[in-house]
Amino acid sequence: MSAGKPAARARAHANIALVKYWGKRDALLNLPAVDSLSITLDALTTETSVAFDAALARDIYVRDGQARPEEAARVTALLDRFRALAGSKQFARIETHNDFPTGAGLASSASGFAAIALAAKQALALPMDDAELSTYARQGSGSAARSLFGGFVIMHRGTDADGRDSFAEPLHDARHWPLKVVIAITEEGRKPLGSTDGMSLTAETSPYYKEWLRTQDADIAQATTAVAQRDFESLAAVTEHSCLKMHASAMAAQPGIIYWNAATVSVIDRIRQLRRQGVPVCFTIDAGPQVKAICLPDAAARVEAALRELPGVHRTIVSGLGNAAEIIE
Ligand code: 2P0
Repeated sequence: MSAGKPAARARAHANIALVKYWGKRDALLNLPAVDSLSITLDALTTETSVAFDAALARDIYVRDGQARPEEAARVTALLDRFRALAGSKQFARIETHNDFPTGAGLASSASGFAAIALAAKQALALPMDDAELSTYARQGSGSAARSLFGGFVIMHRGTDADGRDSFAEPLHDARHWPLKVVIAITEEGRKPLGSTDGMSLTAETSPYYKEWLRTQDADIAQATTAVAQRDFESLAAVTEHSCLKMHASAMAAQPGIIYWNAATVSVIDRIRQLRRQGVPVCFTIDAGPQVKAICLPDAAARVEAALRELPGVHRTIVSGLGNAAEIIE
Protein backbone atom coordinates (compact mmCIF):
# COMPACT_ATOMS: atom_id res chain seq x y z
CA MET A 1 0.00 0.00 0.00
CA SER A 2 1.50 3.34 -1.03
CA ALA A 3 0.96 6.46 1.09
CA GLY A 4 -0.89 8.12 -1.80
CA LYS A 5 -3.37 5.31 -2.29
CA PRO A 6 -4.47 3.84 1.02
CA ALA A 7 -6.07 0.47 0.41
CA ALA A 8 -7.00 -2.69 2.27
CA ARG A 9 -8.88 -5.90 1.70
CA ALA A 10 -11.10 -7.66 4.23
CA ARG A 11 -13.10 -10.84 4.54
CA ALA A 12 -16.30 -11.13 6.59
CA HIS A 13 -18.92 -13.81 7.05
CA ALA A 14 -22.67 -13.46 7.08
CA ASN A 15 -24.52 -14.05 10.32
CA ILE A 16 -28.01 -15.11 11.26
CA ALA A 17 -29.84 -13.91 14.31
CA LEU A 18 -31.28 -16.44 16.73
CA VAL A 19 -33.00 -13.56 18.50
CA LYS A 20 -33.93 -11.12 15.76
CA TYR A 21 -33.30 -7.45 15.17
CA TRP A 22 -36.41 -5.86 13.66
CA GLY A 23 -37.11 -2.14 14.02
CA LYS A 24 -35.04 0.97 14.70
CA ARG A 25 -35.00 3.49 17.52
CA ASP A 26 -33.35 6.03 15.21
CA ALA A 27 -33.35 5.73 11.43
CA LEU A 28 -30.67 8.36 10.76
CA LEU A 29 -27.99 6.71 12.92
CA ASN A 30 -29.47 3.28 12.22
CA LEU A 31 -29.93 2.43 15.89
CA PRO A 32 -31.75 -0.85 16.52
CA ALA A 33 -34.84 -0.81 18.71
CA VAL A 34 -33.96 -4.19 20.25
CA ASP A 35 -30.90 -6.21 21.25
CA SER A 36 -30.17 -9.22 19.02
CA LEU A 37 -28.12 -12.40 19.29
CA SER A 38 -26.50 -14.07 16.30
CA ILE A 39 -24.20 -16.77 15.04
CA THR A 40 -21.58 -16.10 12.38
CA LEU A 41 -21.54 -18.53 9.41
CA ASP A 42 -18.28 -19.72 7.87
CA ALA A 43 -19.85 -20.81 4.57
CA LEU A 44 -21.20 -17.40 3.49
CA THR A 45 -18.27 -15.13 2.76
CA THR A 46 -17.76 -11.63 1.40
CA GLU A 47 -14.36 -10.32 0.32
CA THR A 48 -14.03 -6.61 -0.22
CA SER A 49 -11.25 -4.24 -1.17
CA VAL A 50 -11.44 -0.51 -0.47
CA ALA A 51 -8.89 1.65 -2.29
CA PHE A 52 -8.92 5.40 -1.71
CA ASP A 53 -7.69 7.36 -4.71
CA ALA A 54 -7.32 11.14 -5.09
CA ALA A 55 -8.05 10.80 -8.82
CA LEU A 56 -11.65 9.61 -8.27
CA ALA A 57 -14.57 12.07 -8.49
CA ARG A 58 -16.94 9.74 -6.59
CA ASP A 59 -16.96 6.35 -4.90
CA ILE A 60 -17.11 3.49 -7.39
CA TYR A 61 -18.89 0.40 -6.08
CA VAL A 62 -18.35 -2.84 -7.98
CA ARG A 63 -20.13 -5.98 -6.75
CA ASP A 64 -19.47 -9.38 -8.29
CA GLY A 65 -17.67 -7.78 -11.23
CA GLN A 66 -20.35 -5.21 -12.09
CA ALA A 67 -20.51 -1.49 -11.22
CA ARG A 68 -23.66 -0.86 -9.13
CA PRO A 69 -24.22 2.90 -8.94
CA GLU A 70 -27.70 2.28 -7.45
CA GLU A 71 -26.10 0.58 -4.42
CA ALA A 72 -23.29 3.12 -4.01
CA ALA A 73 -25.17 5.78 -1.99
CA ARG A 74 -25.34 3.64 1.16
CA VAL A 75 -21.65 2.76 0.82
CA THR A 76 -20.71 6.41 0.30
CA ALA A 77 -22.71 7.43 3.39
CA LEU A 78 -20.68 4.97 5.48
CA LEU A 79 -17.33 5.90 3.92
CA ASP A 80 -18.11 9.59 4.51
CA ARG A 81 -18.04 8.86 8.25
CA PHE A 82 -14.61 7.23 7.95
CA ARG A 83 -13.34 10.09 5.75
CA ALA A 84 -14.54 12.64 8.32
CA LEU A 85 -12.64 10.78 11.06
CA ALA A 86 -9.46 10.52 9.00
CA GLY A 87 -9.65 14.06 7.62
CA SER A 88 -9.58 12.62 4.11
CA LYS A 89 -11.43 13.81 1.04
CA GLN A 90 -10.45 10.92 -1.20
CA PHE A 91 -13.12 8.82 -2.82
CA ALA A 92 -12.65 5.07 -3.06
CA ARG A 93 -13.04 2.16 -5.41
CA ILE A 94 -14.84 -0.63 -3.57
CA GLU A 95 -14.76 -4.09 -5.10
CA THR A 96 -16.72 -6.76 -3.39
CA HIS A 97 -17.57 -10.38 -4.05
CA ASN A 98 -20.15 -12.58 -2.33
CA ASP A 99 -19.91 -16.35 -2.70
CA PHE A 100 -23.70 -16.61 -2.15
CA PRO A 101 -26.86 -14.91 -3.55
CA THR A 102 -27.15 -11.20 -2.74
CA GLY A 103 -30.30 -9.65 -1.31
CA ALA A 104 -32.18 -12.91 -0.89
CA GLY A 105 -32.40 -13.04 2.88
CA LEU A 106 -28.90 -14.45 3.33
CA ALA A 107 -27.50 -11.44 5.17
CA SER A 108 -25.33 -10.14 2.33
CA SER A 109 -25.59 -6.61 3.72
CA ALA A 110 -24.24 -7.85 7.06
CA SER A 111 -21.05 -9.40 5.69
CA GLY A 112 -20.80 -6.68 3.02
CA PHE A 113 -20.83 -3.69 5.35
CA ALA A 114 -18.67 -5.45 7.95
CA ALA A 115 -16.01 -6.04 5.29
CA ILE A 116 -16.23 -2.46 3.99
CA ALA A 117 -15.95 -1.01 7.51
CA LEU A 118 -12.96 -3.16 8.43
CA ALA A 119 -11.15 -2.48 5.13
CA ALA A 120 -11.81 1.28 5.35
CA LYS A 121 -10.55 1.45 8.94
CA GLN A 122 -7.41 -0.44 7.97
CA ALA A 123 -6.78 1.58 4.79
CA LEU A 124 -7.09 4.87 6.67
CA ALA A 125 -5.09 3.54 9.66
CA LEU A 126 -7.78 4.68 12.09
CA PRO A 127 -7.16 3.76 15.72
CA MET A 128 -10.41 2.10 16.78
CA ASP A 129 -11.26 -0.99 18.80
CA ASP A 130 -13.65 -3.64 17.50
CA ALA A 131 -16.64 -2.46 19.55
CA GLU A 132 -16.26 1.07 18.18
CA LEU A 133 -15.76 -0.27 14.66
CA SER A 134 -19.05 -2.13 15.06
CA THR A 135 -20.83 1.20 15.63
CA TYR A 136 -19.62 2.24 12.17
CA ALA A 137 -20.53 -1.06 10.52
CA ARG A 138 -23.97 -0.66 12.11
CA GLN A 139 -24.46 2.58 10.21
CA GLY A 140 -24.09 0.66 6.95
CA SER A 141 -26.46 -2.09 8.07
CA GLY A 142 -27.60 -2.97 11.58
CA SER A 143 -26.72 -6.65 11.31
CA ALA A 144 -23.25 -5.78 9.93
CA ALA A 145 -22.09 -4.85 13.43
CA ARG A 146 -22.49 -8.53 14.38
CA SER A 147 -20.54 -9.84 11.36
CA LEU A 148 -17.32 -8.28 12.66
CA PHE A 149 -17.17 -11.04 15.27
CA GLY A 150 -17.06 -14.81 15.16
CA GLY A 151 -19.09 -17.46 16.97
CA PHE A 152 -21.95 -16.20 19.13
CA VAL A 153 -22.46 -12.44 19.11
CA ILE A 154 -24.71 -9.98 20.92
CA MET A 155 -25.75 -6.59 19.57
CA HIS A 156 -26.81 -4.01 22.13
CA ARG A 157 -29.45 -1.50 21.13
CA GLY A 158 -28.04 1.01 23.64
CA THR A 159 -29.86 4.06 24.95
CA ASP A 160 -27.55 7.00 24.09
CA ALA A 161 -28.94 9.37 21.50
CA ASP A 162 -25.63 9.46 19.63
CA GLY A 163 -25.53 5.64 19.36
CA ARG A 164 -22.14 5.23 21.02
CA ASP A 165 -23.49 2.41 23.18
CA SER A 166 -25.19 0.62 20.29
CA PHE A 167 -22.47 -1.88 19.46
CA ALA A 168 -21.85 -5.61 19.03
CA GLU A 169 -19.51 -7.86 20.99
CA PRO A 170 -18.65 -11.56 21.01
CA LEU A 171 -20.22 -13.82 23.64
CA HIS A 172 -18.42 -17.10 22.83
CA ASP A 173 -16.15 -18.12 20.01
CA ALA A 174 -17.12 -20.76 17.45
CA ARG A 175 -15.47 -23.59 19.42
CA HIS A 176 -17.73 -23.06 22.45
CA TRP A 177 -20.58 -24.92 20.72
CA PRO A 178 -19.93 -25.91 17.10
CA LEU A 179 -23.50 -25.76 15.81
CA LYS A 180 -24.24 -26.39 12.14
CA VAL A 181 -26.65 -24.52 9.92
CA VAL A 182 -28.34 -26.08 6.89
CA ILE A 183 -29.69 -23.34 4.63
CA ALA A 184 -32.56 -24.38 2.37
CA ILE A 185 -32.60 -22.09 -0.66
CA THR A 186 -36.17 -21.83 -1.92
CA GLU A 187 -35.67 -18.86 -4.26
CA GLU A 188 -32.53 -17.38 -5.83
CA GLY A 189 -33.86 -13.91 -6.76
CA ARG A 190 -33.74 -10.69 -4.77
CA LYS A 191 -36.46 -10.22 -2.18
CA PRO A 192 -39.27 -7.78 -3.03
CA LEU A 193 -39.06 -5.66 0.14
CA GLY A 194 -35.72 -4.95 1.81
CA SER A 195 -35.29 -5.20 5.57
CA THR A 196 -35.03 -1.45 6.12
CA ASP A 197 -38.40 -0.79 4.45
CA GLY A 198 -39.97 -3.86 6.02
CA MET A 199 -38.93 -2.71 9.48
CA SER A 200 -40.25 0.82 9.09
CA LEU A 201 -43.58 -0.39 7.69
CA THR A 202 -43.90 -2.81 10.61
CA ALA A 203 -43.04 -0.12 13.18
CA GLU A 204 -45.50 2.35 11.64
CA THR A 205 -48.48 0.10 10.98
CA SER A 206 -48.33 -3.23 12.83
CA PRO A 207 -50.44 -3.49 15.99
CA TYR A 208 -48.04 -6.19 17.19
CA TYR A 209 -44.89 -4.08 17.00
CA LYS A 210 -45.16 -2.76 20.58
CA GLU A 211 -45.44 -6.31 21.94
CA TRP A 212 -42.48 -7.33 19.80
CA LEU A 213 -40.40 -4.64 21.52
CA ARG A 214 -41.77 -5.40 24.99
CA THR A 215 -40.96 -9.11 24.91
CA GLN A 216 -37.47 -8.94 23.38
CA ASP A 217 -35.38 -8.72 26.55
CA ALA A 218 -36.81 -11.99 27.90
CA ASP A 219 -35.85 -13.74 24.65
CA ILE A 220 -32.32 -12.35 24.81
CA ALA A 221 -31.97 -13.56 28.40
CA GLN A 222 -33.21 -17.06 27.55
CA ALA A 223 -30.98 -17.36 24.48
CA THR A 224 -27.91 -16.06 26.30
CA THR A 225 -28.36 -18.66 29.02
CA ALA A 226 -29.16 -21.45 26.56
CA VAL A 227 -25.99 -20.72 24.58
CA ALA A 228 -23.82 -20.47 27.73
CA GLN A 229 -25.18 -23.84 28.96
CA ARG A 230 -25.30 -25.45 25.51
CA ASP A 231 -28.97 -26.20 26.10
CA PHE A 232 -30.28 -27.00 22.61
CA GLU A 233 -33.90 -27.51 23.60
CA SER A 234 -34.13 -24.09 25.20
CA LEU A 235 -32.27 -22.45 22.33
CA ALA A 236 -34.58 -24.11 19.78
CA ALA A 237 -37.66 -22.85 21.61
CA VAL A 238 -36.52 -19.24 21.84
CA THR A 239 -35.06 -19.18 18.32
CA GLU A 240 -38.31 -20.30 16.68
CA HIS A 241 -40.33 -18.02 18.96
CA SER A 242 -38.27 -14.96 18.04
CA CYS A 243 -38.44 -15.77 14.34
CA LEU A 244 -42.19 -16.36 14.29
CA LYS A 245 -42.83 -13.27 16.42
CA MET A 246 -40.80 -11.10 14.04
CA HIS A 247 -42.65 -12.47 11.01
CA ALA A 248 -46.03 -12.24 12.74
CA SER A 249 -45.48 -8.56 13.49
CA ALA A 250 -44.41 -7.96 9.87
CA MET A 251 -47.40 -9.92 8.53
CA ALA A 252 -49.68 -7.71 10.63
CA ALA A 253 -48.33 -4.52 8.97
CA GLN A 254 -50.49 -2.69 6.42
CA PRO A 255 -50.07 -3.93 3.76
CA GLY A 256 -48.94 -7.20 5.31
CA ILE A 257 -45.38 -8.31 4.62
CA ILE A 258 -44.99 -11.97 3.72
CA TYR A 259 -41.39 -13.01 3.09
CA TRP A 260 -42.24 -16.71 2.80
CA ASN A 261 -43.20 -18.89 -0.14
CA ALA A 262 -44.86 -22.31 -0.16
CA ALA A 263 -41.54 -24.14 0.21
CA THR A 264 -40.63 -22.01 3.23
CA VAL A 265 -43.64 -23.44 5.02
CA SER A 266 -42.87 -27.02 3.90
CA VAL A 267 -39.35 -26.71 5.28
CA ILE A 268 -40.64 -25.39 8.63
CA ASP A 269 -43.02 -28.33 8.79
CA ARG A 270 -40.28 -30.86 8.01
CA ILE A 271 -37.93 -29.40 10.62
CA ARG A 272 -40.61 -29.64 13.30
CA GLN A 273 -41.32 -33.22 12.25
CA LEU A 274 -37.63 -34.07 12.58
CA ARG A 275 -37.51 -32.52 16.04
CA ARG A 276 -40.51 -34.58 17.12
CA GLN A 277 -38.52 -37.62 16.01
CA GLY A 278 -35.70 -36.58 18.32
CA VAL A 279 -33.41 -34.79 15.85
CA PRO A 280 -31.87 -31.70 17.51
CA VAL A 281 -32.83 -29.09 14.90
CA CYS A 282 -34.78 -25.81 14.82
CA PHE A 283 -35.45 -23.14 12.19
CA THR A 284 -35.06 -19.44 11.68
CA ILE A 285 -36.02 -17.24 8.71
CA ASP A 286 -34.90 -13.72 7.87
CA ALA A 287 -36.31 -11.12 5.50
CA GLY A 288 -36.59 -13.59 2.65
CA PRO A 289 -37.91 -17.08 1.85
CA GLN A 290 -34.85 -19.16 2.76
CA VAL A 291 -34.99 -21.33 5.86
CA LYS A 292 -31.97 -21.79 8.10
CA ALA A 293 -32.02 -25.05 10.04
CA ILE A 294 -29.81 -24.87 13.10
CA CYS A 295 -28.71 -28.21 14.50
CA LEU A 296 -26.18 -30.06 16.59
CA PRO A 297 -23.18 -31.18 14.47
CA ASP A 298 -24.09 -34.89 14.37
CA ALA A 299 -27.55 -34.12 12.95
CA ALA A 300 -26.38 -31.98 10.01
CA ALA A 301 -26.17 -34.79 7.42
CA ARG A 302 -29.63 -36.10 8.25
CA VAL A 303 -31.17 -32.62 8.25
CA GLU A 304 -29.53 -31.76 4.95
CA ALA A 305 -30.75 -34.98 3.31
CA ALA A 306 -34.30 -34.40 4.57
CA LEU A 307 -34.51 -30.78 3.40
CA ARG A 308 -32.81 -31.29 0.03
CA GLU A 309 -35.47 -33.69 -1.16
CA LEU A 310 -38.40 -31.36 -0.44
CA PRO A 311 -40.19 -29.93 -3.50
CA GLY A 312 -39.33 -26.22 -3.88
CA VAL A 313 -35.94 -26.52 -2.22
CA HIS A 314 -33.49 -25.59 -5.00
CA ARG A 315 -30.34 -26.42 -3.09
CA THR A 316 -28.86 -26.44 0.37
CA ILE A 317 -25.76 -24.87 1.89
CA VAL A 318 -24.26 -26.40 5.02
CA SER A 319 -22.29 -24.08 7.27
CA GLY A 320 -20.40 -24.24 10.48
CA LEU A 321 -19.80 -21.28 12.73
CA GLY A 322 -17.34 -18.73 11.41
CA ASN A 323 -14.59 -16.59 12.82
CA ALA A 324 -14.37 -12.84 13.09
CA ALA A 325 -13.89 -10.58 10.07
CA GLU A 326 -10.23 -10.19 9.11
CA ILE A 327 -7.85 -8.25 6.94
CA ILE A 328 -6.59 -10.43 4.11
CA GLU A 329 -4.17 -8.13 2.31
C1 2P0 B 1 -31.55 -9.93 11.91
N1 2P0 B 1 -32.53 -8.99 9.88
O1 2P0 B 1 -31.51 -9.80 13.14
C2 2P0 B 1 -32.78 -9.42 11.20
C3 2P0 B 1 -33.84 -10.46 11.08
C4 2P0 B 1 -33.44 -9.54 8.93
C5 2P0 B 1 -34.41 -10.29 9.70
O2 2P0 B 1 -30.89 -7.64 10.48
O3 2P0 B 1 -31.91 -1.59 7.89
O4 2P0 B 1 -30.01 -5.44 6.61
O5 2P0 B 1 -29.65 -2.27 7.10
O6 2P0 B 1 -30.11 -2.06 9.53
O7 2P0 B 1 -29.26 -5.26 9.02
C6 2P0 B 1 -31.49 -7.51 8.26
O8 2P0 B 1 -31.54 -6.15 8.44
O9 2P0 B 1 -31.18 -3.86 8.19
C7 2P0 B 1 -31.62 -8.04 9.61
P1 2P0 B 1 -30.69 -2.38 8.18
P2 2P0 B 1 -30.34 -5.18 8.03
O10 2P0 B 1 -30.66 -10.51 11.27
